[in-house]
Amino acid sequence: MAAHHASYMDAALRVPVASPAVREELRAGLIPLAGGFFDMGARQSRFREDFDAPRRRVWLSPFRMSPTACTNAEFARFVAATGYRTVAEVEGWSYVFHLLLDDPARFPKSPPGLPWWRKVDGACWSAPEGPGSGTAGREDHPVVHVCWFDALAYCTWAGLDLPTEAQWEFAARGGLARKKFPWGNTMSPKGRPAMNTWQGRFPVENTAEDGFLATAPVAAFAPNRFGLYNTCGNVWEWARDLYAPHPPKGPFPLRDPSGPLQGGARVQRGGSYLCHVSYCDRYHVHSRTRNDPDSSTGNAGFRVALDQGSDESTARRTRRMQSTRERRSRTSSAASSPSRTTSVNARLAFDGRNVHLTFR
Ligand SMILES: [Ca+2]
Repeated sequence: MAAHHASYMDAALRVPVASPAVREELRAGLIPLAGGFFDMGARQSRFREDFDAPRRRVWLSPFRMSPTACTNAEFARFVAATGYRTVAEVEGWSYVFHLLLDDPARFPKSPPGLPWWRKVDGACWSAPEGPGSGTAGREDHPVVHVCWFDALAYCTWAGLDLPTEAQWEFAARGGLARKKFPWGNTMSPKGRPAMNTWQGRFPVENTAEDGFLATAPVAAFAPNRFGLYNTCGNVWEWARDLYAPHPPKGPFPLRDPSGPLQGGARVQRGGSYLCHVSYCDRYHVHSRTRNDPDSSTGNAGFRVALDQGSDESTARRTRRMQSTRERRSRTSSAASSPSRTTSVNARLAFDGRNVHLTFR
Protein backbone atom coordinates (compact mmCIF):
# COMPACT_ATOMS: atom_id res chain seq x y z
CA MET A 1 0.00 0.00 0.00
CA ALA A 2 1.35 3.35 -0.98
CA ALA A 3 2.29 5.47 2.02
CA HIS A 4 -0.17 8.20 1.16
CA HIS A 5 -2.95 5.61 0.83
CA ALA A 6 -2.12 4.29 4.29
CA SER A 7 -2.31 7.82 5.60
CA TYR A 8 -5.73 8.41 4.00
CA MET A 9 -7.00 5.09 5.32
CA ASP A 10 -5.83 5.98 8.83
CA ALA A 11 -7.51 9.39 8.60
CA ALA A 12 -10.78 7.79 7.47
CA LEU A 13 -10.71 5.29 10.32
CA ARG A 14 -9.77 7.86 12.96
CA VAL A 15 -12.84 10.02 12.33
CA PRO A 16 -14.90 10.48 15.52
CA VAL A 17 -18.06 8.40 15.67
CA ALA A 18 -21.40 10.24 15.78
CA SER A 19 -23.51 10.16 18.93
CA PRO A 20 -25.87 7.20 19.41
CA ALA A 21 -28.82 9.49 18.65
CA VAL A 22 -27.34 10.62 15.34
CA ARG A 23 -26.34 7.11 14.39
CA GLU A 24 -29.86 5.90 15.15
CA GLU A 25 -31.31 8.71 13.07
CA LEU A 26 -29.10 7.82 10.12
CA ARG A 27 -29.85 4.12 10.49
CA ALA A 28 -33.59 4.80 10.58
CA GLY A 29 -33.39 6.38 7.14
CA LEU A 30 -32.25 3.14 5.52
CA ILE A 31 -34.57 0.81 3.60
CA PRO A 32 -34.64 -2.80 4.83
CA LEU A 33 -34.09 -5.30 2.03
CA ALA A 34 -34.76 -8.99 2.40
CA GLY A 35 -31.86 -10.30 0.33
CA GLY A 36 -32.09 -13.89 -0.90
CA PHE A 37 -31.17 -15.26 -4.31
CA PHE A 38 -30.78 -13.06 -7.35
CA ASP A 39 -29.08 -13.15 -10.73
CA MET A 40 -26.16 -10.74 -10.74
CA GLY A 41 -24.55 -9.37 -13.89
CA ALA A 42 -25.50 -9.20 -17.56
CA ARG A 43 -26.13 -12.01 -20.02
CA GLN A 44 -23.66 -10.34 -22.32
CA SER A 45 -21.32 -7.47 -21.66
CA ARG A 46 -20.76 -4.57 -24.02
CA PHE A 47 -17.45 -3.80 -22.37
CA ARG A 48 -15.73 -7.13 -21.97
CA GLU A 49 -13.00 -5.57 -19.88
CA ASP A 50 -15.66 -4.66 -17.31
CA PHE A 51 -16.36 -8.35 -16.58
CA ASP A 52 -20.03 -7.69 -15.82
CA ALA A 53 -21.08 -10.92 -17.55
CA PRO A 54 -22.10 -13.70 -17.37
CA ARG A 55 -25.02 -13.76 -15.01
CA ARG A 56 -24.54 -15.83 -11.91
CA ARG A 57 -26.63 -16.74 -8.91
CA VAL A 58 -25.85 -14.89 -5.72
CA TRP A 59 -27.36 -15.19 -2.27
CA LEU A 60 -27.49 -12.22 0.07
CA SER A 61 -28.32 -11.91 3.74
CA PRO A 62 -30.82 -9.20 4.67
CA PHE A 63 -29.33 -5.72 4.70
CA ARG A 64 -30.32 -2.07 4.59
CA MET A 65 -29.58 0.58 1.99
CA SER A 66 -30.03 4.33 1.80
CA PRO A 67 -32.75 5.39 -0.64
CA THR A 68 -30.48 8.04 -2.12
CA ALA A 69 -26.84 8.91 -2.55
CA CYS A 70 -25.28 10.98 0.24
CA THR A 71 -26.20 14.61 -0.34
CA ASN A 72 -24.14 17.76 -0.04
CA ALA A 73 -26.17 18.66 3.05
CA GLU A 74 -25.52 15.28 4.68
CA PHE A 75 -21.82 15.45 3.90
CA ALA A 76 -21.65 19.02 5.22
CA ARG A 77 -23.16 17.82 8.50
CA PHE A 78 -20.48 15.13 8.73
CA VAL A 79 -17.69 17.61 8.02
CA ALA A 80 -19.08 20.09 10.57
CA ALA A 81 -19.19 17.35 13.20
CA THR A 82 -15.75 15.90 12.56
CA GLY A 83 -13.57 18.48 10.83
CA TYR A 84 -12.71 15.83 8.25
CA ARG A 85 -10.80 17.03 5.19
CA THR A 86 -11.32 15.10 1.98
CA VAL A 87 -8.40 13.84 -0.08
CA ALA A 88 -9.20 16.42 -2.77
CA GLU A 89 -8.83 19.13 -0.11
CA VAL A 90 -5.62 17.63 1.27
CA GLU A 91 -4.09 17.32 -2.20
CA GLY A 92 -5.56 20.59 -3.40
CA TRP A 93 -7.30 19.53 -6.60
CA SER A 94 -9.88 17.27 -8.27
CA TYR A 95 -11.17 16.47 -11.76
CA VAL A 96 -13.97 18.66 -13.15
CA PHE A 97 -15.80 18.05 -16.46
CA HIS A 98 -14.68 20.67 -18.98
CA LEU A 99 -18.12 22.02 -19.92
CA LEU A 100 -18.82 22.86 -16.29
CA LEU A 101 -15.90 25.29 -16.22
CA ASP A 102 -16.36 28.92 -17.24
CA ASP A 103 -13.07 28.86 -19.10
CA PRO A 104 -11.77 25.31 -19.67
CA ALA A 105 -8.67 26.67 -21.43
CA ARG A 106 -7.43 27.90 -18.05
CA PHE A 107 -7.24 24.27 -16.91
CA PRO A 108 -5.27 22.43 -19.59
CA LYS A 109 -4.17 19.42 -17.52
CA SER A 110 -6.09 16.20 -18.22
CA PRO A 111 -5.58 12.53 -17.40
CA PRO A 112 -4.26 10.42 -20.33
CA GLY A 113 -6.91 9.87 -23.01
CA LEU A 114 -9.63 11.76 -21.16
CA PRO A 115 -9.37 15.38 -22.34
CA TRP A 116 -12.82 16.26 -21.02
CA TRP A 117 -11.60 15.89 -17.45
CA ARG A 118 -9.62 18.88 -16.21
CA LYS A 119 -7.42 19.01 -13.16
CA VAL A 120 -8.74 21.99 -11.21
CA ASP A 121 -6.83 23.36 -8.23
CA GLY A 122 -9.20 24.02 -5.36
CA ALA A 123 -12.01 21.82 -6.68
CA CYS A 124 -13.53 19.76 -3.87
CA TRP A 125 -16.91 18.67 -2.51
CA SER A 126 -17.77 22.19 -1.29
CA ALA A 127 -16.44 23.89 -4.44
CA PRO A 128 -17.47 21.43 -7.17
CA GLU A 129 -16.33 23.63 -10.07
CA GLY A 130 -13.31 25.05 -8.27
CA PRO A 131 -12.71 28.26 -6.29
CA GLY A 132 -15.69 30.57 -6.37
CA SER A 133 -18.20 27.77 -6.83
CA GLY A 134 -20.29 26.29 -4.04
CA THR A 135 -23.12 23.95 -3.21
CA ALA A 136 -25.75 26.60 -2.41
CA GLY A 137 -28.95 25.56 -4.13
CA ARG A 138 -27.54 22.06 -4.54
CA GLU A 139 -27.90 20.89 -0.94
CA ASP A 140 -30.02 17.96 -2.10
CA HIS A 141 -27.64 16.97 -4.90
CA PRO A 142 -25.21 14.09 -4.39
CA VAL A 143 -21.89 15.04 -2.86
CA VAL A 144 -19.12 14.68 -5.44
CA HIS A 145 -15.33 14.93 -5.47
CA VAL A 146 -15.31 12.35 -2.69
CA CYS A 147 -12.91 9.45 -3.06
CA TRP A 148 -13.34 5.98 -1.57
CA PHE A 149 -11.40 6.96 1.55
CA ASP A 150 -13.74 9.94 2.04
CA ALA A 151 -16.79 7.67 1.72
CA LEU A 152 -15.22 5.34 4.28
CA ALA A 153 -14.67 8.29 6.62
CA TYR A 154 -18.37 9.20 6.38
CA CYS A 155 -19.26 5.59 7.20
CA THR A 156 -16.91 5.63 10.20
CA TRP A 157 -18.75 8.65 11.58
CA ALA A 158 -22.22 7.33 10.71
CA GLY A 159 -21.62 3.79 11.98
CA LEU A 160 -22.71 2.50 8.58
CA ASP A 161 -21.20 0.57 5.70
CA LEU A 162 -20.58 1.11 2.07
CA PRO A 163 -22.66 -1.46 0.17
CA THR A 164 -20.90 -4.47 -1.22
CA GLU A 165 -21.09 -4.60 -4.97
CA ALA A 166 -23.62 -7.44 -4.76
CA GLN A 167 -25.77 -5.51 -2.29
CA TRP A 168 -25.65 -2.48 -4.55
CA GLU A 169 -26.83 -4.45 -7.58
CA PHE A 170 -29.55 -6.30 -5.68
CA ALA A 171 -30.87 -2.99 -4.38
CA ALA A 172 -30.56 -1.22 -7.74
CA ARG A 173 -32.57 -3.90 -9.52
CA GLY A 174 -35.52 -3.28 -7.24
CA GLY A 175 -36.65 -6.88 -7.48
CA LEU A 176 -36.83 -6.97 -11.30
CA ALA A 177 -34.98 -10.06 -12.50
CA ARG A 178 -32.70 -9.96 -15.52
CA LYS A 179 -33.55 -6.41 -16.58
CA LYS A 180 -31.20 -3.68 -17.76
CA PHE A 181 -32.71 -0.84 -15.76
CA PRO A 182 -34.47 -0.56 -12.39
CA TRP A 183 -37.78 -0.18 -14.27
CA GLY A 184 -37.34 -2.70 -17.13
CA ASN A 185 -35.44 -2.99 -20.39
CA THR A 186 -36.42 0.24 -22.14
CA MET A 187 -34.07 3.13 -21.48
CA SER A 188 -36.76 5.83 -21.73
CA PRO A 189 -40.14 4.27 -20.99
CA LYS A 190 -42.96 6.08 -22.82
CA GLY A 191 -40.29 8.24 -24.42
CA ARG A 192 -39.52 10.09 -21.20
CA PRO A 193 -36.09 10.16 -19.52
CA ALA A 194 -36.08 8.07 -16.36
CA MET A 195 -32.58 8.92 -15.18
CA ASN A 196 -29.90 11.58 -15.49
CA THR A 197 -27.44 10.72 -18.27
CA TRP A 198 -26.06 12.60 -21.30
CA GLN A 199 -28.06 13.58 -24.38
CA GLY A 200 -26.38 15.07 -27.42
CA ARG A 201 -22.85 14.65 -28.73
CA PHE A 202 -20.43 13.53 -26.04
CA PRO A 203 -18.32 15.29 -24.87
CA VAL A 204 -19.04 18.60 -26.55
CA GLU A 205 -22.82 19.10 -26.68
CA ASN A 206 -25.18 18.25 -23.85
CA THR A 207 -28.80 18.98 -24.74
CA ALA A 208 -29.94 17.99 -21.24
CA GLU A 209 -33.26 16.61 -22.42
CA ASP A 210 -33.53 14.91 -19.04
CA GLY A 211 -33.41 18.33 -17.40
CA PHE A 212 -29.89 18.21 -16.01
CA LEU A 213 -26.50 19.23 -17.40
CA ALA A 214 -24.66 17.91 -14.36
CA THR A 215 -25.93 16.42 -11.10
CA ALA A 216 -29.63 16.19 -10.33
CA PRO A 217 -31.20 16.17 -6.85
CA VAL A 218 -30.74 12.73 -5.33
CA ALA A 219 -34.50 12.06 -5.36
CA ALA A 220 -35.14 13.29 -8.91
CA PHE A 221 -36.98 10.79 -11.13
CA ALA A 222 -39.12 7.92 -9.88
CA PRO A 223 -37.72 5.44 -7.36
CA ASN A 224 -37.41 1.74 -8.09
CA ARG A 225 -39.71 -0.84 -6.53
CA PHE A 226 -37.58 -0.96 -3.38
CA GLY A 227 -37.82 2.83 -2.99
CA LEU A 228 -34.29 3.63 -4.13
CA TYR A 229 -33.66 6.70 -6.27
CA ASN A 230 -31.13 7.23 -9.05
CA THR A 231 -29.25 3.98 -8.77
CA CYS A 232 -28.59 4.43 -12.49
CA GLY A 233 -27.26 7.70 -13.85
CA ASN A 234 -26.57 10.91 -11.90
CA VAL A 235 -23.33 9.89 -10.13
CA TRP A 236 -21.17 6.82 -9.88
CA GLU A 237 -21.39 5.29 -6.42
CA TRP A 238 -18.48 3.71 -4.59
CA ALA A 239 -18.91 0.14 -3.43
CA ARG A 240 -17.04 -1.46 -0.57
CA ASP A 241 -15.33 -4.08 -2.73
CA LEU A 242 -11.91 -4.12 -4.27
CA TYR A 243 -12.23 -4.48 -8.04
CA ALA A 244 -11.76 -7.79 -9.83
CA PRO A 245 -13.61 -9.75 -12.49
CA HIS A 246 -16.81 -11.29 -11.28
CA PRO A 247 -16.23 -14.99 -10.76
CA PRO A 248 -17.47 -17.10 -13.68
CA LYS A 249 -20.76 -18.90 -13.40
CA GLY A 250 -20.37 -21.96 -11.20
CA PRO A 251 -22.43 -24.80 -9.75
CA PHE A 252 -22.91 -23.10 -6.38
CA PRO A 253 -24.34 -19.65 -5.73
CA LEU A 254 -22.00 -17.18 -4.10
CA ARG A 255 -23.09 -16.25 -0.59
CA ASP A 256 -22.68 -12.61 0.44
CA PRO A 257 -19.77 -12.01 -1.93
CA SER A 258 -17.59 -9.09 -0.93
CA GLY A 259 -14.94 -8.98 -3.64
CA PRO A 260 -11.33 -10.07 -3.73
CA LEU A 261 -8.95 -9.82 -0.79
CA GLN A 262 -6.20 -8.17 -2.79
CA GLY A 263 -6.07 -5.32 -5.23
CA GLY A 264 -5.84 -1.59 -5.50
CA ALA A 265 -8.87 -0.14 -7.24
CA ARG A 266 -12.35 0.00 -5.75
CA VAL A 267 -15.64 -0.69 -7.52
CA GLN A 268 -17.99 2.06 -8.70
CA ARG A 269 -21.54 1.37 -9.84
CA GLY A 270 -24.47 3.05 -11.55
CA GLY A 271 -23.03 5.35 -14.19
CA SER A 272 -23.33 9.13 -14.18
CA TYR A 273 -24.65 12.23 -15.88
CA LEU A 274 -21.80 11.83 -18.37
CA CYS A 275 -22.81 8.37 -19.62
CA HIS A 276 -23.95 8.19 -23.25
CA VAL A 277 -24.44 5.32 -25.64
CA SER A 278 -21.81 6.72 -28.00
CA TYR A 279 -19.00 6.45 -25.49
CA CYS A 280 -19.82 4.89 -22.15
CA ASP A 281 -23.30 3.46 -21.67
CA ARG A 282 -22.43 2.11 -18.26
CA TYR A 283 -25.76 3.23 -16.83
CA HIS A 284 -27.30 -0.24 -16.51
CA VAL A 285 -27.97 -2.04 -13.26
CA HIS A 286 -25.20 -4.50 -14.14
CA SER A 287 -22.62 -1.91 -15.29
CA ARG A 288 -19.46 -1.39 -13.30
CA THR A 289 -16.22 0.49 -13.36
CA ARG A 290 -13.39 1.17 -10.96
CA ASN A 291 -11.08 3.85 -9.75
CA ASP A 292 -8.23 4.23 -7.32
CA PRO A 293 -9.41 4.80 -3.76
CA ASP A 294 -7.79 8.25 -3.55
CA SER A 295 -9.29 9.49 -6.84
CA SER A 296 -12.16 11.96 -6.97
CA THR A 297 -14.23 13.40 -9.77
CA GLY A 298 -17.24 15.63 -10.20
CA ASN A 299 -19.41 12.68 -11.18
CA ALA A 300 -18.82 10.20 -8.35
CA GLY A 301 -20.35 9.95 -4.89
CA PHE A 302 -21.64 7.15 -2.70
CA ARG A 303 -24.60 5.75 -0.83
CA VAL A 304 -24.56 3.94 2.49
CA ALA A 305 -25.78 0.55 3.63
CA LEU A 306 -25.77 -1.64 6.70
CA ASP A 307 -25.23 -5.35 7.03
CA GLN A 308 -28.15 -6.50 9.13
CA GLY A 309 -27.18 -8.32 12.29
CA SER A 310 -23.62 -7.11 12.05
CA ASP A 311 -22.11 -4.65 14.49
CA GLU A 312 -19.06 -4.50 12.31
CA SER A 313 -19.22 -1.39 10.17
CA THR A 314 -17.18 -0.92 7.03
CA ALA A 315 -14.63 1.00 9.09
CA ARG A 316 -14.14 -1.82 11.58
CA ARG A 317 -14.10 -4.45 8.89
CA THR A 318 -11.61 -2.48 6.87
CA ARG A 319 -9.36 -2.07 9.88
CA ARG A 320 -9.50 -5.82 10.50
CA MET A 321 -8.78 -6.75 6.90
CA GLN A 322 -6.37 -3.96 6.16
CA SER A 323 -3.19 -5.86 6.84
CA THR A 324 -4.32 -8.79 4.71
CA ARG A 325 -5.57 -6.72 1.85
CA GLU A 326 -3.05 -4.03 1.57
CA ARG A 327 0.28 -5.72 2.08
CA ARG A 328 0.51 -6.64 -1.55
CA SER A 329 -1.77 -4.03 -3.05
CA ARG A 330 -0.85 -1.67 -5.82
CA THR A 331 -2.73 0.85 -7.86
CA SER A 332 -4.59 -0.35 -10.93
CA SER A 333 -6.00 1.52 -13.87
CA ALA A 334 -9.43 3.04 -14.13
CA ALA A 335 -11.93 1.92 -16.74
CA SER A 336 -13.90 5.09 -17.23
CA SER A 337 -12.98 7.24 -14.26
CA PRO A 338 -9.75 9.23 -14.23
CA SER A 339 -7.21 8.29 -11.61
CA ARG A 340 -4.81 10.41 -9.59
CA THR A 341 -1.94 8.08 -10.16
CA THR A 342 -0.14 6.23 -12.91
CA SER A 343 -1.79 2.98 -13.88
CA VAL A 344 -0.06 -0.38 -13.97
CA ASN A 345 -0.93 -3.65 -15.67
CA ALA A 346 -2.79 -6.19 -13.60
CA ARG A 347 -3.33 -9.89 -14.19
CA LEU A 348 -6.43 -11.55 -12.78
CA ALA A 349 -7.13 -15.24 -12.39
CA PHE A 350 -9.95 -17.26 -10.88
CA ASP A 351 -9.18 -20.75 -9.56
CA GLY A 352 -12.77 -21.79 -8.89
CA ARG A 353 -12.83 -20.45 -5.34
CA ASN A 354 -10.99 -17.16 -5.26
CA VAL A 355 -9.99 -14.34 -7.56
CA HIS A 356 -6.27 -13.69 -7.64
CA LEU A 357 -4.91 -10.32 -8.63
CA THR A 358 -1.25 -9.86 -9.45
CA PHE A 359 0.59 -6.91 -10.86
CA ARG A 360 3.31 -6.74 -13.47
CA1 LIG B 1 -28.46 14.91 -18.00
